[in-house]
Amino acid sequence: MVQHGARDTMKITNAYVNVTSPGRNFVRLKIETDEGIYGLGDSTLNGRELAVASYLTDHVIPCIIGRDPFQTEDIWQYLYRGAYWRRGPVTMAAIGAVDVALWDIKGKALQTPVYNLLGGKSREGVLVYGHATGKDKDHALEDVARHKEMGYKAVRVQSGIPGLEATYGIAKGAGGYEPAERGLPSEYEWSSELYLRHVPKLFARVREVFGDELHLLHDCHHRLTPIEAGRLGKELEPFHLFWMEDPTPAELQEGFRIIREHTTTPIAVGEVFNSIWDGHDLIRNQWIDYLRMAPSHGGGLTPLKKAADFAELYHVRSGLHGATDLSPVTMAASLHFDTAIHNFGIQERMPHSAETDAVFPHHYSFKDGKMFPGDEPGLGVDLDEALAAKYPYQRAYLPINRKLDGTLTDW
Ligand code: EZ4
Ligand code: CO
Repeated sequence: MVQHGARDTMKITNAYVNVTSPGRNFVRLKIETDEGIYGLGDSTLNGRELAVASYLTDHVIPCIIGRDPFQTEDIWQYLYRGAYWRRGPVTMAAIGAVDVALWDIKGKALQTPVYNLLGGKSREGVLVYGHATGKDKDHALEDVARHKEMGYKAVRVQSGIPGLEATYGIAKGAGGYEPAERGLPSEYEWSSELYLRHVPKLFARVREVFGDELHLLHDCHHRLTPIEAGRLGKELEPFHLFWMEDPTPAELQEGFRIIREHTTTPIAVGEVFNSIWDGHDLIRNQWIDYLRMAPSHGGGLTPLKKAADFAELYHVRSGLHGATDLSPVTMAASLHFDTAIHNFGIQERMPHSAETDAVFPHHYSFKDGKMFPGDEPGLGVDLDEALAAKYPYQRAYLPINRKLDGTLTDW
């Protein structure tokens, strides 16, 4: 193999996209080089998968053939600035896949795990939170107990709301919930009034049963107005949440000032962000505590490292999105990132199905409430293409949520 350092320039020779659906859809990019080393990226955009696949195949891949895969900064800028049309979830998921694949190649070429390229180990293992859900309070409590038994030190708790048929984020059967559902979008109903009445009672019970030690988190899925979120945060203060997530849609960043003025419950935002500019005001005004943008949706590891360094100046820590629509490639990239950055907070973990894990063999692991990226060169994740081909794409969407009067919720 060529010695890297004073090395000959490696070249990207080929790249292609696989869309596979082992239980749910994933879009994976593979970039190959003239040295036989390849890298993987994830550009899964839940419910809009084929748009990103086309963006990559039709518009991005032809532009990167022949380039030096070590030039992560220049290639990122080339794809971001060069497109003229900046940002947006489709563009940034595509650029993110290229960037992550290039870091994977760089790690393999230098024979070192990606965390060493991002600053080296700042910690052994990263704290993760799991999802406890239940159709009502009692079932949610049972699921919290189950998560404690599995070793989790931090648990997100969601439950069905009395008076509402079905709620997003709650498992329908046994096991976890899956954000996307096959076929056309299903519809759920929503009432902020009923929700706000219920959630403080849920957390009062959780603290009563499980004590003060366990970290508790909650996701509002962008459904509240800022003043409603302020009320909820205030009522949750006695239960010392690790965070309250996505209390309100974040297009209006100054809306978060109202929440901040009313509560000390920490706030996490950013799973739908695709650029630092989506959260620039939130960070510099110290209106949030945790940034959730993950490498796949946020345009890759290159911009995410810059976002983390910017956030660090304002005491904002990371809390990367890690739902099942983020493929094992993104989970691996996130774990290398979490291991290396100084201002790591917590990492979301929604385990993938056994089917998905078989399609994406990986070296990361979970033990005693923490995850470990493994020490393989690069990301330490692969795609079994023959197995992936057995699961063709199937149309699937995130559900739609309507208020009781029929109008759509903000999200
Ligand atoms: O709704 O991943 O915190 N996790 C979440 C997820 C998201 C989905 C969107 O694709 O809010 O369930
Ligand atoms: Co969320």
